[in-house]
Amino acid sequence: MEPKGDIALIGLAVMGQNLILNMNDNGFTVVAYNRTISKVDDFMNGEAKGTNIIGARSIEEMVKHLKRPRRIMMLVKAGQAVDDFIDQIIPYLEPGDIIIDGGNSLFQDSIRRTEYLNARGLLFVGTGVSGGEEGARRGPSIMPGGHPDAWPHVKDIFQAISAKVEDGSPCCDWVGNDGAGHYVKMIHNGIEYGDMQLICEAYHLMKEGLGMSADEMHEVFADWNKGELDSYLIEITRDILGFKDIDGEPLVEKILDTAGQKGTGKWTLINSAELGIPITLIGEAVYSRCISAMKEERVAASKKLRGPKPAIRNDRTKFIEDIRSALYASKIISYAQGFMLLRAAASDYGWKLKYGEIALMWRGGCIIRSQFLGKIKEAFEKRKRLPNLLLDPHFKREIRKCQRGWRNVVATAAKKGIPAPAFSTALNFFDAFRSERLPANLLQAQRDYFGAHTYERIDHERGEFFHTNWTGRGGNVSSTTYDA
Ligand code: 2AM
Repeated sequence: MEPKGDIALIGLAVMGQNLILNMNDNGFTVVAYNRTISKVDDFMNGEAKGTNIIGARSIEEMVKHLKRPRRIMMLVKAGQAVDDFIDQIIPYLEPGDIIIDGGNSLFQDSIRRTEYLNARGLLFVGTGVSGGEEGARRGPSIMPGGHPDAWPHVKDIFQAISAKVEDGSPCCDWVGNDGAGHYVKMIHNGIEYGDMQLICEAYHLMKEGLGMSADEMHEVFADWNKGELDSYLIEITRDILGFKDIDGEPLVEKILDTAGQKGTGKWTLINSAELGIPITLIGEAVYSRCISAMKEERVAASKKLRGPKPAIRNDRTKFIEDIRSALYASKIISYAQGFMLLRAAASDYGWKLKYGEIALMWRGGCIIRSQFLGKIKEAFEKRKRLPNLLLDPHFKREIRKCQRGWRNVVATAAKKGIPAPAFSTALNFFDAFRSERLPANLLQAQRDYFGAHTYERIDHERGEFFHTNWTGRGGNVSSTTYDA
């Protein structure tokens, strides 16, 4: 009997099941398998009943159902489970077969797995999948990387099941070698942290500063969602603010203010520190969640540490517009920082990343999907070698328009004692980035003073290093050739 299966999917949790149903809708024959076999039976007797989906009760059976080259996708818990499955599957495979990891894996693991499978004649794909349950079912954003020879064999399935933008382009393209797909997914999640924090700061200023009700803020977000900020996260914020608990009160105000995190924001931050790229906004977003989690300490401190009264007496309509400007400008900064990190990673890990394509992959299907990403795609399309998003004429203009309002919000928040770390760090980054001269000359002097770390001079060529004996005590010894 000829095998019928186009692809196998291991891992029948919510994401896995939805992805299988999505593939089935698109005409692919999927073989479903799970470690706990009862879940295969439940799925086959439930959602999969009456479809072309084939249930497999062992890895051997799963492999037998597959056409060659075999394509096996895992959506299991990141970490050891992925390595365990890889080792269990390998004995049943032949050269050229493809193993795909669609879980939330660390990109370093995907680099390692690409090599591991390559050494065995097999092709690995590590792919980010974003969009949650609904996305997996209706069309997620898919960010595949790994062994490039695998791409022609997975392209049709992935692009068929992915989200599409208005002109029909799929939110899925080959990202790059080995860990590139999971890396781009990690940056997506970091940016998602930033976007969420920015929205929370806007909400906080409106609520604490302007004393607005959830219904009033619901209207503001509904309005914002019609302009440049039109995005999934603004849209759900609008809906959340309009949502009433059973007693008719806004549910959001009853939710405990301690944020959780699963770790992808933290990974982005750690990686940025390693590559030396200041993604300060994502940093503030990660740390803001940490501060929020210190609830008991905050409650105790709130009774002891005094600050100004938060009421903002400015013209309300005008200040709301200023908050919109602050949110929009900060968002531009955050994405500029994210793309700076992508560029550094491309150079460090040897990936040929296509920034416009990455923006397009995020344009639909995923959590950060927005109109805005369409503009980023255009910016990188117009100038492939655009050194920084902030230098694109469109974004330069947008920041110029927002600047006055943005500065007013940051200054007012500081005066009124309302924390706005992401708005503030974005503005600080902007001001530092556009500074020809920063005070690091003094810093270099300090380093040379206490540690003979040397410095370069503005009146000499770059690469010439000087050391000064600042105190007249100590030696003239430094690690370099020039003494001044
Ligand atoms: P299970 O149903 O047998 O628990 C999400 O948790 C998915 O990952 C589930 O399909 C789950 O299988 C699978 N999973 C989690 N840990 C696993 C492990 N150590 N080995 C194999 N599958 C695992």
